[in-house]
Amino acid sequence: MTIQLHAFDTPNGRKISVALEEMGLPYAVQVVDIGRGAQFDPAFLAISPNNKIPAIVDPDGPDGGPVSVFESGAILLYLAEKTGRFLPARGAARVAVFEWLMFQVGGFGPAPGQVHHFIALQDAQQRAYGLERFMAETRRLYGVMDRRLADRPFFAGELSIADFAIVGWVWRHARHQVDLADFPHVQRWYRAMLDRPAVARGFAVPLRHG
Ligand SMILES: N[C@@H](CCC(=O)N[C@@H](CS)C(=O)NCC(=O)O)C(=O)O
Repeated sequence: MTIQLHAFDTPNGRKISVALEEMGLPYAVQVVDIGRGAQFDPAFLAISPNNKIPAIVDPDGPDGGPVSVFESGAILLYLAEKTGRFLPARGAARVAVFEWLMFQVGGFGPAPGQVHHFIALQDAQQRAYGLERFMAETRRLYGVMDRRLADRPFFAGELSIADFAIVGWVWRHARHQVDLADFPHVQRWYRAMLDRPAVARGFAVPLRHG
């Protein structure tokens, strides 16, 4: 049955549309317009109590009935376990997926997200402080990713949900003013990701109204 994806056109939303496309799962988008406060609708809060996209509702949950999942990392793990794909069942390769997935949700998301916030401020002083702090951290994280990808094609060796998590944010590198030419291994990986038809579909699916 069809999974409902509650999302908007942002990095965290795109992670899940990319993953659903790669997994070949049927899904329907419910746009949650966070610019208009739709994340505070009681019906949405019932499935996403932290008032953030993304969330999913799977009518075929693991206990036989419907299940809802919020937090993008939890959603990616849920979908990987449901399909048995993009998360090795055991061993060091599984540990590596956990590491790079948590790296994204804990760091490479919050830091560039702050750049997106401060870059839009009118007050020059506030903007300068925020950008100095979070751009430096964002660039540091790109450096970590570049070193990781220097000798492997994907973050955990094989393509995994960690790549889907990270690609959602690299997709917005221009907005946080990072030139991928400065991080050649990330650039090569990003191009390889975008060359995948399912990833391209995940970025193309409409996640906003009209
Ligand atoms: N830790 C969350 C972060 C999700 C998140 O920050 N979502 C943003 C859009 S990218 C949102 O819905 N913001 C609306 C709000 O905070 O009111 C996740 O990984 O799912």
